[in-house]
Amino acid sequence: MQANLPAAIGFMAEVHQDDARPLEPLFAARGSTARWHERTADRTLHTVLLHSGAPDEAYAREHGRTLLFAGELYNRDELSGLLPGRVLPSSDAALVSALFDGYGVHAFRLLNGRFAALLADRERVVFATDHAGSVPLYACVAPGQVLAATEAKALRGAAARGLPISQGRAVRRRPGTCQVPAGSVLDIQVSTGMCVSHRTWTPPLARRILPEDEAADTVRRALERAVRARTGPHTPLVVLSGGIDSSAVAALAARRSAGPIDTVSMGTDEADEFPQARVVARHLGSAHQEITVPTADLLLGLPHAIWAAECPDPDVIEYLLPLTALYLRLGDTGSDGDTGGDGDTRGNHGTGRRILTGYGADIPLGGMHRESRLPELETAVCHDMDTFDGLNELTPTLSAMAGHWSTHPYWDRDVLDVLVSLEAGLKRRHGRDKWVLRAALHDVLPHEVVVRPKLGVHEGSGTTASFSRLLTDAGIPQDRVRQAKRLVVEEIYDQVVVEGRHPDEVALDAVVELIADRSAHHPCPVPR
Ligand code: AMP
Ligand code: PCX
Ligand code: MG
Repeated sequence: MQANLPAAIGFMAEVHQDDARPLEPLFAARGSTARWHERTADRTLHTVLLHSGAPDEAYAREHGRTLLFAGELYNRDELSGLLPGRVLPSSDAALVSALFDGYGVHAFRLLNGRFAALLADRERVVFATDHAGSVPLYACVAPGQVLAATEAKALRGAAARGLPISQGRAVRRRPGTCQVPAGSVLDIQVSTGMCVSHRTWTPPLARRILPEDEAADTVRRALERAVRARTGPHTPLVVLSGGIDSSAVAALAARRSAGPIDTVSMGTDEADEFPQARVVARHLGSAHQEITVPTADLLLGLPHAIWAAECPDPDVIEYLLPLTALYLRLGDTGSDGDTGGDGDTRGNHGTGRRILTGYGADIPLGGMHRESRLPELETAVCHDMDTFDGLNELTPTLSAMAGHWSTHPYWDRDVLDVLVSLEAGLKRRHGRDKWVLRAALHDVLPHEVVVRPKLGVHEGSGTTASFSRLLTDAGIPQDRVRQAKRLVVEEIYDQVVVEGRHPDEVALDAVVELIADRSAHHPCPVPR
């Protein structure tokens, strides 16, 4: 296994009570592929695993039960303390399987991680997502057959057979497929397709009142632990904008690293935050790289971003597009590559990096809203915490498409619990957004970084502006651009996710022309 990547980054599994032919799934994530079939008296299990060199570590087979686990855990030590003899099992899959012995489906309430899991146990199949649903998991369920995969497009061939399950999240134009909600366990009886669901996490609703120092200290300790759990012994690569969120992650990673960490910033020919990121890189002594993506190439990456994120929301795609472009252009940036490989040609052994981001800090802290009034700030936090599920902003597939593994310390379960639950006056204070985070990191970053106002990646890279220009250049009036972006993203989504087309085969100019044409023939904006 490549030591800095999880054992598996994705899977597809089919459980059948008859002799159905297994699907040939398509994934955007890149990894080595392992396939196997298991037949028991009750059912057949077909599995396709996307792994990083040691497939045996991505599943556990015990007592006639098979557990598939894509991703990783961040509270292994705590969890192993719950096991008899307190021995740490050899893999996260084995650890979860051992916990399942003791706690059943409630084992998933104990996990702080970034994962999707499937457990096949005789007449029963269990699906589980982490608290944030950060590794998406899709399912098709019908009496006698249950399928699941970490990408919706992998289930394309089975969608027609699926029936809606009440607790599943609907997937655009895929009535037979559902997405397993964030922080959920779905427990399915294979013969009937009946489903019992359990929530394993929900965003905190109450707010904590703390003195300034204590609040900053609590945030600092939680974030330090989350960064530590995500780096282990490896030199991390931090995608750095020079804003407070990613600079904080880089600073905490640098403090615990024996040598210099790696940092990388992306910009376009239109805009960048290179000077801001350089200040941080110099301060931390990181091995820093700048990658400039021509705007035209950035926009040509739209189909790839949508293919990987499987999200039809145009705002989210604007955030994810520059990051996707960056991940796809990362060369062998570092020092921490591991060699390995099992002969499979699709793997990326040796160059896959463990990437830390500052993504998501603005959601629990209300950073996007530039809102100084506390009721409105709190309303924005509540709204964002109620609506993140299904957007796939945190999906590892964006970087896995390029053979890397990304992870987001602000959406660590414990960090998120702390950040969401702080009272709004600690988030906006002394005239600053994300005050508590800035206070928590003031001693490890230059003052100018600590007080730098937020600039979103879509703004700092010029992505929003260049996407708008692509549409106005095609004749779409300014007041129709927002709606046209939605239609462009939905059209591409339909091609690459619903129809299963490869993103290289999507003609962006033809899509833009189609939407411009449609827009010209609609007297008023098309309703959402
Ligand atoms: P944002 O919150 O908009 O700054 O973006 C989310 C995360 O994406 C940041 O915390 C960084 O980890 C990463 N990011 C944003 N902008 C850049 C950039 N220009 N280059 C590299 N990474 C970036
Ligand atoms: N971000 C934000 C998250 C974007 C908002 N998402 C949501 N409300 N579900 C962050 O990093 O926290 C930017 C670019 O800013 C992405
Ligand atoms: Mg930023």
